[in-house]
Amino acid sequence: MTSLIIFLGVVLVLAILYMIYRVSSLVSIAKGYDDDKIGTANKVNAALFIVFMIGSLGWFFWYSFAHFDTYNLPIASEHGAHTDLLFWITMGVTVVAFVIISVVMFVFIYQYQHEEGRKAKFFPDNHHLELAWTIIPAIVLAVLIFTGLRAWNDITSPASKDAELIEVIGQQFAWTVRYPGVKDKELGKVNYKLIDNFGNEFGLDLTDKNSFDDFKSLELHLPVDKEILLKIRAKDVLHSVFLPHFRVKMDAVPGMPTQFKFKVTKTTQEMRDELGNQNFNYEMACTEICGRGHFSMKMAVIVEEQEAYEKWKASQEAWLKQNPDYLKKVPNALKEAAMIKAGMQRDPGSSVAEVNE
Ligand SMILES: [Cu+2]
Repeated sequence: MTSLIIFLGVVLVLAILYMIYRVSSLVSIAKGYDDDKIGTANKVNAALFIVFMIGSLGWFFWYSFAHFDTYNLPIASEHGAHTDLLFWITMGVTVVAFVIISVVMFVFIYQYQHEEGRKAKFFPDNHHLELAWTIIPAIVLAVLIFTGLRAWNDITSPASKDAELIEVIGQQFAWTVRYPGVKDKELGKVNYKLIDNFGNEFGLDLTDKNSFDDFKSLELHLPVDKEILLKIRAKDVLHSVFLPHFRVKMDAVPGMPTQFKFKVTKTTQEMRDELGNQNFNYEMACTEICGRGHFSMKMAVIVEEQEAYEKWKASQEAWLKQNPDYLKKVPNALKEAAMIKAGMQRDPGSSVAEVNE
C-alpha cells in the first residue's frame, strides 16, 4: 500500500513538473521569441557544468585521500604486495584517463556554448589522431593484461609438495573447513553423491584411507610464512572466498573446484600490534551475493606461528571419531587402520613403545 502511494506521488510530481514546463513555454511563445533569455540561460548552464566538474573532481580526490585507510586494508601476504602494486598502476592509468576525459568534456561544453554567428567546423577524420588513440590504449591495456595474467598464473599454478593443504567449502550460509589431518598430508576423496543429512556434510568417501584422519573446523587456522593451498568448492550456489588482508579472492563454484595458493606474512598477534588494536581478527567473508543470509557468511581466521599451528592441528578430533557411525562405511580390511588413524583406538605399535619407555 505504501509503495503504491509513493508511486502515485512520484507520478503526480512528474505530471506537475511537466505542466509547469508546458505553461512556461506557452507563455514564452505568447510573449514572442526572446533571444537574450536564451543567451543568459546558455551562459548559466555552461558555467554550472564547470562548477559541477570542479566540485565532483575535488570531492573524488578529497575522498580518495582522506579515507584511504578505510578502503585500503594493510597487506599480510606475499603476493598481496604484488597484486596491490598492479592494482595501483591500473588505478593510476585509469584516473589519468578519467581526469583528461572529464576536463575535456566539461571545458568543451563551456568553450563551445551557443554563440550568434558561430558555425560548426567540418572535420571528417584525421589519421594521426585515429592511430594515436587506437595504438596507445592498445599498448597500455596489453601491458596491464599481461602483467595481470602473470600474477594470476602465479596464484593458481600448482603448489609445492610441502604446501599446507586446506579445503574450504561454501554453502548457504556458512563456510566449513576441512584439514587433511596430522597422520597424512592428503585430503580424503570426496563425492557429492555421498553428502547426507546425518553428518557426512563433506561427502567423504570412506573407502579412501586418506579420509580417516581428516578433521572439520569452524575456524580457519593458518600457519605464517608457509605456502598454503586453499582448495575451494561449493555445495549449492556460487560463493566467493574473500580474505581481504591476504588479498585472496576466489569464487567457490558448485561442480567446479577452484584453488588459491598464497603465503601469509603476519600472524594475528603481529597484525594486532601493527594496528594497535588487540581485538583485531582476520576474517574470511563471502563476497558473492548468495542469498538472504549472505551478510552473515563469515568465518574467523587465526594465523599462528608454525609450532602453535601444528599443536592446534594435533589437538583436533578426526571427523570419523566424531561420527563413529560411519565406520560401517569403511571396508572391513581397512577398519582397524581407520580406527587407529582417526584416534579411536590406540595404535598397538605405539602402546608397546610407550610401555617400553
Ligand atoms: Cu555465500
